[in-house]
Amino acid sequence: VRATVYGYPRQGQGRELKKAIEGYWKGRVTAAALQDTAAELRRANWRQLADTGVHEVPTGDFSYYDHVLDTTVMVGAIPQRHRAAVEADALDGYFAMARGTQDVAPLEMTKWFDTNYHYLVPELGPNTVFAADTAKQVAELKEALALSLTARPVVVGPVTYLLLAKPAPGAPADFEPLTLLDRLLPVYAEVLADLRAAGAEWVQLDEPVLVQDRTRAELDAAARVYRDLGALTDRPRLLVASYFGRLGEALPVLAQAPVEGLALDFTAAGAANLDDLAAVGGLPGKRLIAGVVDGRNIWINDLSKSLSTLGTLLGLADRVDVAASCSLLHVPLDASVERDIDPQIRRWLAFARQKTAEIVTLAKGLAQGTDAITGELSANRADLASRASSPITHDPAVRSRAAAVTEADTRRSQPYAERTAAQRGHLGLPLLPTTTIGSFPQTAELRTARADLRAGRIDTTGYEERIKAEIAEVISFQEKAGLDVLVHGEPERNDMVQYFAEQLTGYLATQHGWVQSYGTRYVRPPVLAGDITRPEPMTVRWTTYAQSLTSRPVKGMLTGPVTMLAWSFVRDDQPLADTARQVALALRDEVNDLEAGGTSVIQVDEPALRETLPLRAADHAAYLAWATEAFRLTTSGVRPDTQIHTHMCYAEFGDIVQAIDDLDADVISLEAARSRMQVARELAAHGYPREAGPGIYDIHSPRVPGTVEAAELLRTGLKAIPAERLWVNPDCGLKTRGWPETRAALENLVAAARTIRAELPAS
Ligand code: THG
Ligand code: ZN
Repeated sequence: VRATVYGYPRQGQGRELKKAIEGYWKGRVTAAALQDTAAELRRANWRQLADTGVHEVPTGDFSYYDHVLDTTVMVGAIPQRHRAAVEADALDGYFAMARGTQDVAPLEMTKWFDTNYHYLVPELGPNTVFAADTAKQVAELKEALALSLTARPVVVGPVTYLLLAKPAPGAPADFEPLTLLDRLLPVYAEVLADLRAAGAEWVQLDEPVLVQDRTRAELDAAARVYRDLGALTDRPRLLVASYFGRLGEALPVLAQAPVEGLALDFTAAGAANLDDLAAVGGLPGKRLIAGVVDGRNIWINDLSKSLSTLGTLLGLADRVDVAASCSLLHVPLDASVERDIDPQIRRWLAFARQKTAEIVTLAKGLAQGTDAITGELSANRADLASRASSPITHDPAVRSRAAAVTEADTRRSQPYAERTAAQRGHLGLPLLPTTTIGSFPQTAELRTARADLRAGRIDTTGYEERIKAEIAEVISFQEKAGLDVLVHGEPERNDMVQYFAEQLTGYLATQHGWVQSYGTRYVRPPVLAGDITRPEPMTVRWTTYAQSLTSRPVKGMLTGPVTMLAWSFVRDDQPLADTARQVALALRDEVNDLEAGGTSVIQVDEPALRETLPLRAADHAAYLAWATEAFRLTTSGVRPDTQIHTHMCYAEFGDIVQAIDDLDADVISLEAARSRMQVARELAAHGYPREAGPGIYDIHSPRVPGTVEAAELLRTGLKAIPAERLWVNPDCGLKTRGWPETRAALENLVAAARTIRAELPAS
């Protein structure tokens, strides 16, 4: 029995990798220094794993930006527009693909399955020519072998690589990258041969796409891939890894393939794999890696339960090894450094380092019997019991309130069609009302003020004075610019989830719990640890202060319950729906307090509604039911003439328009500028009956759209959404933009709205 992992956080405890890469971009760190830092981090990770007792360490999982981009380099699928940069300098060309340059656009970025990690989407077309470049994989394997470690290269598998790709620019829109399989497999054969020559005994090929719904043709392609790769003679032993759920129909395909090992997810998400495996007669003659430790959440493992699963698995394969369910990339590095978390509660948490120790303990217990790990087992039992019986996880008041929620509590008192007239009258808005999504530029002065407060250089009063001054400036600008529904600009907020998490009991914040979001960007997801209460209003003071400065309506701004879950580590001891309901009740109190304080427009953002959609279609309805209910519970306590807005970023809404309607929000703002109002057409095609503001200013770009261009987008929008229901706004919040562009863009946006209003027939 071996202990192993599929991947480890790349950044280092002090985010040394982020600093080295960003330093390199700024010309402050040389390529050689960056490579040294990277090699040192890899070595430290391997040492740490080996010292903890991991028998087989991963290689090739490290990345300067993203492992899917690394795979693109490995198979030579460099897009035409990046060839010159890559040929001029491999490292700079790599970053050009990741981030773009003055002249060329980067690869598109999208979410890695249902995690919060983003990968760079390969672009493939009929003209794509693959060519193996095994340098990175071979070099990293040799580094680990030089440390006398047993190492297993980890490579994105060919089926996953092709199914995650999109048609290259110029390729037919319906081009299917999977048709390139014949051309790709010889490249993988070369990769396998080179890794064998470099000393690899095993190679892991990751095929997480096989836990999603797949067509028969795709499953047949997977069967062919592993038949062909299995038939190669010059290759290491092959381990096909799945994670993030149940293999289902793909399990018999892989079980019959001529490969030497499979890795399966046996956490809650993949629990069905256990019965499925028995049903196919196990994996005789094969190695099974059992992912029993949850690789994407931060709770300690139930060691006894895992040992029992592992015991069952022993009879179902030739040999069983122990691992986390997926790469540990998705959790922070080390819980032991979180000095601000109560030590008793810290014992409930396992980050990458602690998970590694759990894997080693389980491997030992499986190999030598539970007597060999009695100390670990009894400590684990005590920690699990402390969590289960803690008053933090069981607040009777919260539980009885959540249990008493009725269907009526999740419904507004009047249907949309009736309350909309009351709102227009109450707010006195023109046709095509203009507004923004909520945040205004987060200036250096604001960040300094927050740092000064943390460091004790200013006190709370001093800090609040600075925030108030900023709000006053933001309000005054919006009045002058002629916006109709104003915002306070959110100068008091860092991150839209963290800000609320810090004010709700039941949530824990970490100091160092960084997780890679994309490239050199990291987030510190808060931990939903206990029952949720809101000790006092969270935003009312700032919003009412802003409202006191103007006679125009100021919009209250909250993060919705689904996003509060999606961008946090969630409880695993109760259904997500229960946690969502608790968060929704806390937010409902905030919504009602905002209304009582004189706020007539309240926006509840749900950017994560679409991205949290489960991987399998069979699970969509149940998810959307609790997700939309939690949103309605948050927002339905207000009067008919109070207007509820919501906002979503990222573009693919087509398949959830019904769910968006089920939110029963009065107004939705959406990202649309890049897709030239495609979103508006999608809403219209589904008969979406409410007010909508498809964005006309792409806030991801420093470019300022002119009045003519903005007006043209509005005319396009009007073809899908009638003037009575069309709002005018940017795509998203402005916190990443500078003031000069923000000023210019919003002035143009207001001018465009006025132009179009003048063109409308008088009503
Ligand atoms: N908040 C949270 N999660 C998110 C987003 C968010 N997940 C999805 C999406 N937005 C991810 N996007 C980003 C964008 C920028 C950064 C991280 C994720 C970022 N991070 C800083 C860095 O790495 O330098 C650190 C930020 C900090 O100091 O907290 O810029 O909006 N929760
Ligand atoms: Zn947005």
